[in-house]
Formats: sequence, structure tokens, C-alpha cells
Amino acid sequence: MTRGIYLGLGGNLLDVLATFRSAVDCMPSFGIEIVAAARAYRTPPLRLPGDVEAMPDFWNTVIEVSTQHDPQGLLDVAMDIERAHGRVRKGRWKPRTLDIDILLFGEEQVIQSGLTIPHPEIAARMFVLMPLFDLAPKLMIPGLGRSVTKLLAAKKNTEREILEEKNWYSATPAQQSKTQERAKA
Ligand code: A4P
Ligand code: MG
Repeated sequence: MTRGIYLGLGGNLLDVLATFRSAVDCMPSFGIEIVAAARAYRTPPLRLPGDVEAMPDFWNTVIEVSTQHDPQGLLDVAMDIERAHGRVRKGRWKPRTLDIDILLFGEEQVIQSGLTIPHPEIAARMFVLMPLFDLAPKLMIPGLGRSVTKLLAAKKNTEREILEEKNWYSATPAQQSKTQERAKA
């Protein structure tokens, strides 16, 4: 069982927070156990250059999970879960009901066709760093050699893009104990 796996969830179509809840609830049946869930953050869409199509804001969150899948197996079931929640791939960075990105897989670094871990955009995205900070502020990102706190501090000076934040999932026991640990620290 690998721990220290962090998944980024995102979406901007339909009731995204309800989709997050449904996705997380079905994960155990796909061999993914939920350890903790961060708050959800609403941000304007990050667009590809030249894309002017009107699109709703995104909700994003991060969950910590454990699983016996290897990284490719986890990506495969993540895509099954996306499809089961109405994801239709209409092109890169298009509106979506649910996107599941593998942000971190413990200490592992993976660079293969169709899979890069850690996710290459972690350090650039406030909507990833904020929820990751909720769960693991001291976590060091493999390959970057910097903690989530350091990455967020570097970003905060240049960008303030969070429009809203919400608790979307009732605390798991693991999340509660982490919250208590943080309160004591
Ligand atoms: N892939 C490679 N590495 C990974 C990984 N670590 N986790 C491959 C998941 N997938 C990975 O993804 C394209 C391919 O990435 C997959 O086939 C997989 O093999 P996709 O989900 O089909 O398409 P995508 O999501 O449109 O592309 P991509 O490059 O994953 O984009 P991102 O990084 O997901 O960004 N704005 C806001 N505010 N919030 C967002 O969440 N997301 C995007 C898409 C754009 N703007 C956004 C947000
Ligand atoms: Mg994606």
C-alpha cells in the first residue's frame, strides 16, 4: 500500500462539489482509500494562450489517498472515475465535469509517455498549492527540493486568484487527527 499519494480534483461544469463527493465516495470500489481531503477553491479558468471561449470558474481540491495500484494503474482507474462522472474529452484544457491529476505518488518520480509525476505544474498553480498546503504544508516536492509552504510563499507575492473556498467533504478520521496535529504544532 503506497501512502503520500496526492490527487488534484478539478472541474467547471455542473455541480462540481457534488461531483467531487461522488467521485471520492466511489474511490474505495476502485481500490483507492481516502486519507484526507482539503477544502475546495474556486478560481477563474487558467487558459491556453489565444483561448477566448467563455467558460465557468473552476473548483479545485486535493485529496490524499493510499492504494495498491502502481502509478499507471492509478491513472487508468482515475480516468475510469472521470468517465463515470460525465467527463468527455473535447480537447486540452476544455471545460470538464471532473479532472483527476496525480500530483504526487510518494517519493516517486515518473516520466513516461502519458504520465509525469510529480505533476509538472504544481509550483505554478495557486489552485493546487492552496489545497495541498491545507493537507501537507511541510511536504517536500520530489525533484523541486522545496516544501509546499515555500512554493506557496513564492507565488503569493505575484498572484491572488482565489475567489472562494468551501468545505465540501466531512472530515475523515485521518483528516481530523492531522488538523489536531497542526493545531498543536
Ligand atoms: N498525464 C500526464 N501526467 C499526468 C498526471 N500526473 N496526472 C496525461 C494525470 N494525467 C497525466 O490530460 C491529458 C493527459 O495528461 C492524459 O491523457 C494523461 O495521460 P487530460 O485530463 O486528458 O486533459 P487536460 O486536463 O485538458 O490536460 P492537462 O495537460 O492534464 O491539463 P491540466 O494540467 O489538468 O490543466 N483552470 C483552473 N482554474 N483550474 C483547473 O483545474 N485545469 C486545466 C487543465 C486548465 N485550466 C484550469 C484547470
Ligand atoms: Mg488533466
